[in-house]
Amino acid sequence: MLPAIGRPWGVTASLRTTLAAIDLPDMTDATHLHQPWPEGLVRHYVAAGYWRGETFGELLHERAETCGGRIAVVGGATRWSYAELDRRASDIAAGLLARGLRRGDRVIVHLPNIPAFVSVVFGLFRAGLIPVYALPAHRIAEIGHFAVTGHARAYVCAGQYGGFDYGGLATTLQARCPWLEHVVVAQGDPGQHTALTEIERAGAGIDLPWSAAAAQDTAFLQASGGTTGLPKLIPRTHDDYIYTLRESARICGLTADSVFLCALPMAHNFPMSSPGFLGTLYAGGRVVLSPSPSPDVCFQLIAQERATFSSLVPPALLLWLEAARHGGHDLSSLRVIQVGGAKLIPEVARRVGPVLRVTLQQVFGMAEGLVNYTRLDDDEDTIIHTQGRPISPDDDILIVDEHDHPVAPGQPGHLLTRGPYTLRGYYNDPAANARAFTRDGHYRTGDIVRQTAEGYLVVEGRAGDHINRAGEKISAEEIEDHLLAHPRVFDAAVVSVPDAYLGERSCAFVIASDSEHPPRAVELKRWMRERGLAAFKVPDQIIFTPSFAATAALKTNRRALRAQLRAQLLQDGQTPSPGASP
Ligand code: AMP
Ligand code: DBH
Repeated sequence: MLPAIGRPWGVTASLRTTLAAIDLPDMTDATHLHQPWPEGLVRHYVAAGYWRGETFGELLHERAETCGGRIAVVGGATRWSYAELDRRASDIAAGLLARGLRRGDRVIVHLPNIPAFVSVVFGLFRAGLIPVYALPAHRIAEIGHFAVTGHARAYVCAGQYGGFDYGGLATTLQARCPWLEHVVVAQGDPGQHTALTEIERAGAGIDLPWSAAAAQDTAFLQASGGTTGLPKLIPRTHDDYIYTLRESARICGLTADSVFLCALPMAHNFPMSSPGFLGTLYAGGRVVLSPSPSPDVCFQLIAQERATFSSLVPPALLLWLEAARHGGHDLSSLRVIQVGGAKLIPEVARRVGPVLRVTLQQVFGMAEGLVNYTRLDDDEDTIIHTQGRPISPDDDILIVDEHDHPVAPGQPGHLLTRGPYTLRGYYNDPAANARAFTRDGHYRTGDIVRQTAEGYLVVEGRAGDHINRAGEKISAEEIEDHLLAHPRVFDAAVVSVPDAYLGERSCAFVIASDSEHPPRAVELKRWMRERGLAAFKVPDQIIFTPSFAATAALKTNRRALRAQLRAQLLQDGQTPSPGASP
């Protein structure tokens, strides 16, 4: 955590202080960054055939042996066969090891939807290096946090992309995190950093085992959407993640003929593994990368590549439905559209089949583990009104009240879960772990759900203070911390507000230090962007208020304060009060 981040250029000192303060992991066992499952359960998961001792490095090689000539990845003008992807992954693995990286080292992967994402992560898996996945929208605030908390030794990015200079971010990052020795630029001008092609050349022809990692090693660290503070790091093992790929591919009916249009940012857990691009490669199918979920781009790719399925968040689905009504695109290859990340309302769900001529599949999942799917042959009512049922018979689902007592069947409550692919602890974050897990190892998802008699889950909302903005999760606390760091802000509370397009948007209530001369909303927004915060986290709306009712008492209970402010906002019909910014 970076409690007081300070000014953009003051971050160096605070990162260093934080580094000194955090409990750096023991590097002698850097291949096990996860909290292990109890031994009895490990035996059970192996005996039940969930964990089969497979690793990503071996998996890709095995596919290259059996279907090497088939196309694995398409992106822009690039088309790689399984054999070519396998060769590139080996070269990258050997090239990175030759540079001095060692098994267990963390490498931040900050790449958009380009083929190099796939070759780089398989290269890392093969070398036993541990990717830390960052979203393209992340900026120095988040990447700095990953570099500190994950103690990353390398950063892989795409030079200039989408109008942002990731190479420049890398330079800043290295100045602040001296332990981050290596920067690799996968696409475009590498500037002062190392080009990926150079790493590939250095590794070409060097023989390595297909996997330096073991199946029960930590394979990667995924970023949580987060309910409190900055994103937490989610360790996943080869065994547990490959189990979800195998089962997801089966549940979603994938075969070697499946063509996945990857439209969401591929670092997200949903398009990565539910079944996503990794599940598609597991099945020997083809992954087509789209630079954006926009229908303009996606519809053309679907027609060109004969895509059979894709995964979307609800706002992107709305755009697809609208665009499809105008016709003129050949979407006849599409069989399934999956929707997840945020609640899909039944009125929209109902339109998917008739408009896109596909089967809708609802997916309710989390990077922490548990994933639920409606099944392709479920009746229409189930597909429209539920968010699916778990992947595994051993996904333990508990729905409880405020005191952790089970609610009556069918009643809403807090969803707790544990199972063969749900984490047992975040990496290097004892405070979060104390909050997020029960003594019995159940993960507190923060979701309010109810379960139907058939075992399907219906998401009713969130217990925690977070904003689910078009599937991007924003922690109210993280944004408040940034606002509170502004010299002219006395106090701040961030709440979610329903939004017809985004599902939810964020609204910050701010008490200015000098109520006569509050800062302007645009000024605060610009200031937050300059602090290097991902743009989706900058509040959509800022409302200045002279006080929070009963602040003194409520200061210790920000959750109650947020609830009160949110209620007030909704009651006022969401009309911005004086001083509000749109
Ligand atoms: P993350 O922490 O970014 O992995 O986000 C996981 C969270 O996204 C879940 O705990 C839910 O709050 C939300 N979520 C994911 N899928 C759905 C869905 N189909 N319906 C409602 N909420 C969802
Ligand atoms: O929102 C998510 O994180 C999510 C949604 C659907 C997810 O992680 C998943 C499926 O695997």
